[in-house]
Amino acid sequence: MPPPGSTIFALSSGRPPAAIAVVRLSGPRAGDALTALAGRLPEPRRAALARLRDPLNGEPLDEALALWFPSPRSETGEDMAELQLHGGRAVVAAVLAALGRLDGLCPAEAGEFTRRAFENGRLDLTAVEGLADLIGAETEAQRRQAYRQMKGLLGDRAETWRKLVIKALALVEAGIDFSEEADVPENLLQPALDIAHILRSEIATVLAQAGRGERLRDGFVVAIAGPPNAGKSTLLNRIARREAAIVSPYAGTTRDVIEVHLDLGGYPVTVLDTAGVRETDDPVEQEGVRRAQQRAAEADLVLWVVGADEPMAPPAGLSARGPMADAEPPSSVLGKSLADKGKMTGPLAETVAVWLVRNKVDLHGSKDSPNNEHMFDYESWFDLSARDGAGVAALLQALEVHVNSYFGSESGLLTRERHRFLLKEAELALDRALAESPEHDDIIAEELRLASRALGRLTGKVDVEDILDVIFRDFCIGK
Ligand SMILES: Nc1nc2c(ncn2[C@@H]2O[C@H](COP(=O)(O)OP(=O)(O)OP(=O)(O)O)[C@@H](O)[C@H]2O)c(=O)[nH]1
Ligand SMILES: [Mg+2]
Repeated sequence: MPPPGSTIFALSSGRPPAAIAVVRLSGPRAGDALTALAGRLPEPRRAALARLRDPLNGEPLDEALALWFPSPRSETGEDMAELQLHGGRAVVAAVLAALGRLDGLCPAEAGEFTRRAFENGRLDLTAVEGLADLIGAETEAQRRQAYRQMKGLLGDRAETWRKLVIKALALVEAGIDFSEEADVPENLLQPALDIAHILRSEIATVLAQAGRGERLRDGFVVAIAGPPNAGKSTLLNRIARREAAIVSPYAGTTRDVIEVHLDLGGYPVTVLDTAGVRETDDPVEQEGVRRAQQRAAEADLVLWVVGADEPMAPPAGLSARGPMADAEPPSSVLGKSLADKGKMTGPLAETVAVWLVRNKVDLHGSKDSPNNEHMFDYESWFDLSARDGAGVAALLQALEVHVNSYFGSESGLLTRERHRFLLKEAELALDRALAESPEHDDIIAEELRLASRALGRLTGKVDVEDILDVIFRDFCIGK
């Protein structure tokens, strides 16, 4: 990492060649560097045409647009300059080389512009994360969520909460100080506890919706699972519209989990193809089955694919969902991990859903009426031909509706585990403060201090040094 106070530069636009390339500089020597190349400093925040020359020999490098953003009104808060060059490889290389030869300039590391913006108080940590997500956003819903976060949807809330905790803390501390004196003012503890109480319930509400925001960032996960040779990989390829997975007439073809990323109605969806589940002596296939079970158990939705002529045995353990709860689930299927998931309680359990897909209707027809007893074990069922494509559109449409209602119109405030963890910490500290007996006002004060610390770490106001590297590493160079 270049020393603080140095002047950094980097190509901030995509890989050349391109029509235009943007090179940015930030730091105390940005103005000198711009003058050295362009001959003069443009008016602040106005684009100016500039002939760039190599300061070494006066050789023209390019004709560019130059911009000058003096501190503090710049993205990083430092002096910044920006050059919009012709985006050829040699042009970019020559300009970067010329900058590198100037005194006190060094190439930026990944995320360093944003890191300086954070360190100079231009962005809080949640906004930085929102910015990273905005750059990474692949679907419309992800873009909206990232934009809101960058604009402080979570950061502003957390900061308001933190100020309130500090206010409550001040009241408690004042109470402790005054209690030594003769004329103790009226009870200071109660208003502090009132604040803590309101805060605790607000934080709990936000925590209750936690999973959605994280899922929107990472994608809704659909696992294709089922017995070998049912056509799972054929279905994945059909959904992906490319040959993502190997298809063969031999049972036990797929071993690793294969992932395909989709944009369904603006929402990110990850579809997994998994190994066919069966008893086997082959250690490699056993490992494939283990992975299949694990990933299906962690998924938001399982598509249980069977050949249309095969028994429609549901995955063990999930039968408890349907009216056939007393029926003994056949043992052939997905096994323990999915069964365990069926028994889980809490927010994850609500997201368990299994749809039956009866494949190969081109061979067998869909003559079986769905009143087969096992149909009750599934939330939904589809007859289709993965090979010919018949019925696949209906499945995808149902999937889109499902994903849409899963995310709802308003997504959660929390997009990362880090957020959830710190809010939980704050909530627990407030819980303990509220449960403490009023005589222990020193303990109450300490719990409030812990809550304010957790909220401060969320926005990056207090001791976050250890996580900064992790967050900024996500960025590309030049951002
Ligand atoms: N007639 C017909 N054949 C299909 C259909 N879907 C898949 N198949 C065939 O069934 C065989 C198995 O297909 P795969 O997609 O490899 O099956 P899989 O479930 O991924 O199998 P494993 O990876 O071994 O678990 C291949 O020969 C496919 O061509 C279909 O809709 N109709
Ligand atoms: Mg397969």
